[in-house]
Amino acid sequence: MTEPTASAPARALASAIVDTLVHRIGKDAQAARPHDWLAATIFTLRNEIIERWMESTKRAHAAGAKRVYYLSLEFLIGRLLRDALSNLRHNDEVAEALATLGVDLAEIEEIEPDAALGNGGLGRLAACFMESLASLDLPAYGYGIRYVNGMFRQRLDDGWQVELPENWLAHGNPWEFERRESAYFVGFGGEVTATADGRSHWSPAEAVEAVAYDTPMVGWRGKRVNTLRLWNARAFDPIKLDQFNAGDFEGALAGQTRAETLTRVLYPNDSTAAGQELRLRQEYFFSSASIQDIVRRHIQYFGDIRTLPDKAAIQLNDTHPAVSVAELMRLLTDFHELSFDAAWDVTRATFGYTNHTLLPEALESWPLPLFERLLPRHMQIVYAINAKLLREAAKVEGIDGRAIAAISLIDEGGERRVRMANLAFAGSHSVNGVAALHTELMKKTVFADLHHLYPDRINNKTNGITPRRWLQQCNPGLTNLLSEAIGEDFRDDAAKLTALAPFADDAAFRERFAAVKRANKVALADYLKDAMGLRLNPDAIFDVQIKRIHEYKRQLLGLVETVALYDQIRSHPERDWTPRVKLFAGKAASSYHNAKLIIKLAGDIAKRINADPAVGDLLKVAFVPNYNVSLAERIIPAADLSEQISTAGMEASGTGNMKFALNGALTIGTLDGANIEIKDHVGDANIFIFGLTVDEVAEKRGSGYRGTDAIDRSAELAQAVNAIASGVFSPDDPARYRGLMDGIRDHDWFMLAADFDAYAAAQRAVDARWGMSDAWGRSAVLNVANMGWFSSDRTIGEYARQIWGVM
Ligand code: GPU
Repeated sequence: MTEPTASAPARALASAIVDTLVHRIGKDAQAARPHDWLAATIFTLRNEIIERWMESTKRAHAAGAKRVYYLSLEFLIGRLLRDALSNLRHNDEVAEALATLGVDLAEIEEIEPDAALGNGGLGRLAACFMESLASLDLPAYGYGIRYVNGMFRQRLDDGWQVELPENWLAHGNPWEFERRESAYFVGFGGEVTATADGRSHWSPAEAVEAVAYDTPMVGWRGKRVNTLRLWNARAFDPIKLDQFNAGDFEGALAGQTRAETLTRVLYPNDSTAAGQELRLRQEYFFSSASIQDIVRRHIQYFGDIRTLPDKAAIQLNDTHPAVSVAELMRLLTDFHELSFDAAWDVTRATFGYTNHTLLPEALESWPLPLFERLLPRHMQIVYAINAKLLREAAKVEGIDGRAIAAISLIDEGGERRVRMANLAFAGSHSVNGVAALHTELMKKTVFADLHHLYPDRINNKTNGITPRRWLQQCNPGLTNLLSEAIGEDFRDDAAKLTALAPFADDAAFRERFAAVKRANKVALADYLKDAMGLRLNPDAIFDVQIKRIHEYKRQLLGLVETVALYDQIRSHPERDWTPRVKLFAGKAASSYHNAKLIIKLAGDIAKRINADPAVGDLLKVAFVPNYNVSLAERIIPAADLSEQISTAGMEASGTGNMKFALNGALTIGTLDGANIEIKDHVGDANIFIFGLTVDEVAEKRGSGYRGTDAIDRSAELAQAVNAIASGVFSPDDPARYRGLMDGIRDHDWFMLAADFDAYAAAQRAVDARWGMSDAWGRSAVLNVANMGWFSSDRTIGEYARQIWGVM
């Protein structure tokens, strides 16, 4: 079967894969199905990964190195095969080996399920960070939950979002290693008593076992392989035999079911607090297991718990793991006999906290009675921390009663609640935002009083993305062109992309650059034709808004402008319109009514416009279902225009914005989040900025602004809003969008109407620039050349030096 033309290494690899297939999967080459080949390929590749993994672990141990622990309730890692192959530089060899077996590598890569253990930006950031930590050769562990059902699969039924469970483990998971020996007791409820020697003893009413599942995280060139450790909940006593024998079969298994429920499903909420008891249980479950594991490792390697901050840096990815602060305090005081003050010093020196949003609905707080019932010992510790914190605060000049109330870990306004952001802030030596503007706003708004108390604590770490996945892997065409132009250095250091800048003025290079983009657009068009029967003109501007559906992200602004453009094209067919394809994709939280309505509206608008012969190829609209990491990897390399149009002050950073610009799309965006820093890097001439600033938004909100003020002044906007409101796009239910449009007319909290004219004008500037293809190409090349700074290697380097002390 093996072709004689194959190289010797490819032939050896092919026989190793077949050997794995037979001995590990139990099938021969004739019987093997695509999933078997996928598993056999991963298992074979894994051998090398395991060796590098062990070597990495031993090296860190021998050096007595300080380790980084990234605690996150979300890791949106996506597929891993291409990532591992590409980082180990084994792509060609494995493709060749599989070809000799009649197997197409690209085809089996496609059937690997997305590991979607996250909602959106926060979870994907954690995944990029894990890859950069390994690539920078920093010993690090990610800690999270092994959800059996990750992010739901989105189906559109008549345009409405329907959520289906995503069973990513259905075919098993060849990447994970169950570590039965790394299991911890995690308790809930019960009571706390004082012991004879004056310590506290917590007797939980309930307990589950946390079992570790490890996944290797392969760094660039395989330099280091780190561990992503995800916890699975298990009952101690999986079946109560006495109950079972007495005939109560369900009761006999109830404990196991209850335990499994803990790690069953990811809460599909993005930037909103879930608020349910199960969520707090998930947070404590994974925090407790992770902190126990970290403390155990420290004692085993270094002996003395007081040196923990010298050997461990724990980063809290938002407040979801914030209860870890109280958990470490509990272990230090109740089990390691540290005084409260000594424990507090160790805790603060160990933790760092990253804040990812200022949206009030995302700030987690738990009703005090719930917190106390579930975690009685932690409640005591929170009170003790609070007493210490408020004592310290009272000594500082300028802190009055109002400020004390804002600093307190307990929100006393109305129903008493535990504020997780305040706990995370107080328990950390570093608190960072994720883009420059966001960090400044943290100081002025949510954390103003805590910042006054601890003025050195808040710092900025502008987000980044891994250029391995988001350039090299997703866009091989562009990557090859770059290496022909500027050599290979950029693969190891994205900052070296600046060498591309002179090529912006090279017409021949721009032509090749444009040809790569066009090929990517053709590939996407082919895919969307197969996937959803769409026919797209690859010479149109591919204008893309893909991200979670949120009112503050303003997909609705994109849709209203689409309707306005549609009307303009119909009214002025004689004008020289620029052909556009408007692509939307994203999931809505299942309980977010308006977000789901916006999805339906996108479909309704698409249906009408795409069928209208009056616009033909000039305008096509599509809502692509089931947005996920893999779909992003297809769409981003094919985009010409990146929509980053959130209301100023509301998007903490954005990271999709970085992925698009790195792949040569121009951004149309507001002065929000990392857009501002992207503008500073790519240059004002190479980005389309529009809209109100943060201060202008605040000013308008404070001055009784209503959407109708702006609508009355803009004929184009009025026409579009009225058309949508009156049912032009929903003849089957003319009232469907009345409420949505009334929201714009009445309060317009998100400043859609206020920003509309500026946005429409920016879009016409986009058309004009597109018409000057040299100018467009120049800008596109300069975007790629100047986006290296947004590598997550740069971000992680800053965390490592300035927060963790590991570089
Ligand atoms: N973000 Br809080 C999420 O994706 N989910 C969340 O629950 C919270 C924040 C996002 C921010 O919205 C986005 O602006 C940022 O780029 C990203 O986190 C990573 O920092």
